[in-house]
Amino acid sequence: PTSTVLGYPRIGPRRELKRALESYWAGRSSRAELDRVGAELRERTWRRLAELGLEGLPSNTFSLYDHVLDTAVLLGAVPKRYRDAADPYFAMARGTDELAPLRMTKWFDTNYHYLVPEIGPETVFELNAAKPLGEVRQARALGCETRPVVLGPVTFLLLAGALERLDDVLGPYEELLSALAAEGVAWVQLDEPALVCDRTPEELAAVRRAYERLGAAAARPALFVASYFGDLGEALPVLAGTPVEAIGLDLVRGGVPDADLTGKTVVAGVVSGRDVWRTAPERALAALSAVRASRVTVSTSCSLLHVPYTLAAEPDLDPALKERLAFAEEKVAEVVALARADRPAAAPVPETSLPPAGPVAHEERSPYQVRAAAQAARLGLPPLPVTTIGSFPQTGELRAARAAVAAGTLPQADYERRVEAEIERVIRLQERLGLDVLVHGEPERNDMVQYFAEHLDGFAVTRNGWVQSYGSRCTRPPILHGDVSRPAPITVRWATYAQSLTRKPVKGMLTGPVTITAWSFVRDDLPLCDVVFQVADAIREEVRDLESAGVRIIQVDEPALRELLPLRRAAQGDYLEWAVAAYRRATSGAGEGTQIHTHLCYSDADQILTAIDALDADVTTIESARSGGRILGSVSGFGRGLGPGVYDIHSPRVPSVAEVESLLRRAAEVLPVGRIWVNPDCGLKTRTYEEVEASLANVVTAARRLRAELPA
Ligand code: THG
Ligand code: ZN
Repeated sequence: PTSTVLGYPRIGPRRELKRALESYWAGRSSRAELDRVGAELRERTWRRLAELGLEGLPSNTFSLYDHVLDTAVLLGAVPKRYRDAADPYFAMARGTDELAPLRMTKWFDTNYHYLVPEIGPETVFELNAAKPLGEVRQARALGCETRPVVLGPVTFLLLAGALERLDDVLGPYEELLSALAAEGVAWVQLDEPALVCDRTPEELAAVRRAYERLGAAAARPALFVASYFGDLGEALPVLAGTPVEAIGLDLVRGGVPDADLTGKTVVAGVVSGRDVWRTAPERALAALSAVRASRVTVSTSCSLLHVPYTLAAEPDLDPALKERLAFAEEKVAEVVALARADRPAAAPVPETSLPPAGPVAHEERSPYQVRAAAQAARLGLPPLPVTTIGSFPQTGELRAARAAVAAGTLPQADYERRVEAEIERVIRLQERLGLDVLVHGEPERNDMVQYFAEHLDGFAVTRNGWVQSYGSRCTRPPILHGDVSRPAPITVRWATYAQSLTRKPVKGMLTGPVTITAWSFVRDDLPLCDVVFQVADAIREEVRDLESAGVRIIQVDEPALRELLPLRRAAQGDYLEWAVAAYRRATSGAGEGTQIHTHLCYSDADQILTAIDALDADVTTIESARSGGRILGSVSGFGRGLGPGVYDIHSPRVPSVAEVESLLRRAAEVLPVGRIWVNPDCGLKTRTYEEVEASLANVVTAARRLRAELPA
């Protein structure tokens, strides 16, 4: 068989695109310079893929910011208000002084964020094929024939919540096919990941209509419809009944379908694009030979966007672990080897593990009312207590100091003194502003998951394993490869240092077990829930130690609770049950006088509010202001303390006292005043001290005004 991949990382092996973007945005370089970096990254990718022996090279998988935004631009779906901006593309992506950006949300169950296209009845679709055509021509000039990759019409419209516009959008898609055919393009890949979620009969009918019509186009390349992140289920016979020439199946997450696909090419995704493990050749070869189709192409289960570039950039990884790993380049080599039916060398057997932990029971904490009374007596907080989510601005000095420690040019002790100085500054600032529950500001953490991974056994961290999260922002997901345990307390020294500086309560800050797991690459030899329970037990020990050290409030964040929710409804109940149990396992060791907080964001919290309530945290802070307080419509049944965010931290704007007051009044209409907390939407890490100080001052003023006025 031949070989291909569905997509490739684009941020650059050394984050070249990040640097170029941030320099352009800061006005330090031109658009031409940015485009030159983009062109160079594409060229390097095609050359490398060809060198590795890959036959089917994709194009148009590069993006300056986001491929969903690129699709909106391709189809002319640029809302009017952005058209006069100096750079409409980045105005949609990031906003301007006058305009808010498009809404951003998670791409299926990944940690990648896309921009939600805004499509209304007034949207006029109009093809603008410059980008895919430009990439085809650029590759051709290098001697490479490529297969342009474009988000398919059904997924594009479903993401925008506008499937009713299908007939209108198919015109530009037909024109695109004809333009590509005129360019001599043999194949085009249309991505339809939305087809692996539950779809209604009407939606399946839309799939049929779309691909009947595109299939009937007079002049067109061969059509390859790619699905990924799961099984096509009922969408497979629908697609198979249309004239599309090839169908892509995720054979890592989904099984080989029974369907006879004679007449079609199956692009068989047998090398995972979602993890960093080497492919087991027996399993892959068995899947390849079980497919019943006229032709089979070996491929990845999804785009390689979600994994780092190469293991070659990881000299510090333990060689025994490294032998079990494959990043993007190594995965391409696996695809090529499988297609040549060379048997790739078997991956070494993973380290043996302890007996699986299983969904461990947790003890029940006292009833909420009992805890609330004990905590009120112990903490002595005013009504409408003001707090923050945890992180304060990360200064360039601290980031540089961390890099210097890693490079061996700054002694650890000097670094720790700088962290302490920063903690002291943050505590003094909060006291001066009059906050009620303080935080230490997390200056010692690079990332809320990476930091814990660095201090737990069973994890490895990478030096250059960057994965795009959104735009120029990346994370380095840790590799959870063994049994997880906590060799020593992690956060206790910073929390107790902060508490030693003030009489006000300081919150201890931890990341929850689901989020640590969701934002890592996780071993696949144990059920996910067993792994999460191991992490829960490590966090549980940290909770106990913080409590013993005198910390009276402990926050355990779960911003990724929604992200791991299975794409198919049938599996969601089971997931929520063990995810909630893991959280309770992590937190239920705390005594009734210890107040447990949690924080959730980046998600449509209203979809899982029942599960959030079931976490049984004493106080939950959630993103609210960003969506104009919409969440307040669904929280009236919430049984414990709740802090709906009073301002959006994503923008540099300082909220006025009146605006905060008005959100608090709305909260007081749906929740008892005694259970309302006052806090921003999320952490303050990406803001400046100037913005933070002005914003929090207004928040405190608003809370004080309402305290004087509302009956407690
Ligand atoms: N950590 C991890 N995943 C996340 C978040 C996180 N996913 C969801 C959300 N938060 C994504 N948001 C961001 C925000 C900022 C950055 C990354 C993801 C960021 N990254 C630095 C950069 O790109 O320059 C690098 C940070 C580092 O040194 O590790 O600013 O908070 N895991
Ligand atoms: Zn948050």
